[in-house]
Amino acid sequence: MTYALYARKGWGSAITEAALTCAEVDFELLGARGDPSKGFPPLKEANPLGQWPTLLCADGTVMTETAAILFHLDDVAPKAGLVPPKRARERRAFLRWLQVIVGAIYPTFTYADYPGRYVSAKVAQKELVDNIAQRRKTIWIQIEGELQPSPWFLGARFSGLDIYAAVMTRWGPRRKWFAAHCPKLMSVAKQADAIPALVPIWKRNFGR
Ligand SMILES: N[C@@H](CCC(=O)N[C@@H](CS)C(=O)NCC(=O)O)C(=O)O
Repeated sequence: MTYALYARKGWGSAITEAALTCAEVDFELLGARGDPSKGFPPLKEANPLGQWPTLLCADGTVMTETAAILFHLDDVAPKAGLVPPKRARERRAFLRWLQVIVGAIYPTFTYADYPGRYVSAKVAQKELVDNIAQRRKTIWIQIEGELQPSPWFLGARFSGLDIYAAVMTRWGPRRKWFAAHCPKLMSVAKQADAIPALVPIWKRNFGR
């Protein structure tokens, strides 16, 4: 086994599971307890933040962060097309939107999923969660305004952004909202839903 991925159904590890699959590398899935019999520690020993995804590489290196893992897999398997090559026209758009997704959208989940980590009063927690949900929609709508999918996020070129779209449109505010407010993003997500190698990943994580 080359990689071992701590995975939780439907969570951020689904992004990495799909990227590992596109890269056609061997990997196995681990629960939060790891697999001590094979030398895989519990998740919190590998990543004290206890976050998914956390990836163990064959040489013992621990990787976290979906974007960092995406670039690593592109180093290992450039033919998978997860990252547009340096001279590709789409590279700048890729870098920009990847950074918006992991730097602005992803933290809205990291914070709103556990508001009690940041504010103690229930009323403050509700306000935080509500405002974050609104902010998330605003960012998605900005992305929607600049997308010209044909059929992928970057146009004619598939990339890891299509994987983020497939997974994150299944998270809040969920696909019904995306279909109504971000139809271009939804069409990208549907395109990625239909990638044959990824169909079992979506099924395992989201039931369809
Ligand atoms: N910046 C990280 C964010 C990972 C993240 O927030 N994962 C969530 C699941 S979708 C998580 O594990 N949350 C549990 C926690 O923060 O305790 C990435 O891009 O991989």
